[in-house]
Amino acid sequence: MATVKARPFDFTLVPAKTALIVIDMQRDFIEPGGFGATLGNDVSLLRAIIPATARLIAGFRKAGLPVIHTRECHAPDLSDCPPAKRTRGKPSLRIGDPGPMGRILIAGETGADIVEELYPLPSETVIDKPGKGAFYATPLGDILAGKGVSQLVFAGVTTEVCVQTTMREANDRGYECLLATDATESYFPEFKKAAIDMIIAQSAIVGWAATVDEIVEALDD
Ligand code: TIU
Repeated sequence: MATVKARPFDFTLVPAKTALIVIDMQRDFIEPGGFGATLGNDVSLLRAIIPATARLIAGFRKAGLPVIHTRECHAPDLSDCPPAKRTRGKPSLRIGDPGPMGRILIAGETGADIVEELYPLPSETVIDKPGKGAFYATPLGDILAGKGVSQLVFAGVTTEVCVQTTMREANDRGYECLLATDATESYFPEFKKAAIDMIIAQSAIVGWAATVDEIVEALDD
């Protein structure tokens, strides 16, 4: 067991029961011309967390603990994309439309893949998910059960959309959830702060929060 100096109080990390979930560090959210940019967002904010996220991934790899990556994307025929999701908002390009990195948020396209700096090792699990939450319509729950995992550390984008949704799904399924605060980002800094505040409120109603250094130090103990 290791103690992570976390908010709202220390997180007791049991390495044998812990996995890292890296949410949607895809070009479509992080690079110009992708889904995030078509929604009108400044994607440069999100690139800034790549080095801290890489340090967190390296810490888990060094400790021999599972690293699981997710990608928000859809089948080429859009059979897993509800029309309500595709038609929402006023993006300049919709899911499935051709863009500079291939079709927006479509599995197998360059834009839907994970940025080079954080690319999964061949041995690591990659979950393609049609929703914002990583448990909905994916094998994630069964994979974690198979590994005996009951504690999850979270990184990725965006804090208040896919990361928070997945943490809430995990919390309801009984996992203890810890968010790496400098390895997650939002297009809206005030939403990131509010999401973290909501997660740790009421004595960790959804989970805990700590920095990458605090988490990696505990893994090294
Ligand atoms: N991965 C994820 O958060 N998907 C989003 O659509 N996020 C936005 O903030 N739009």
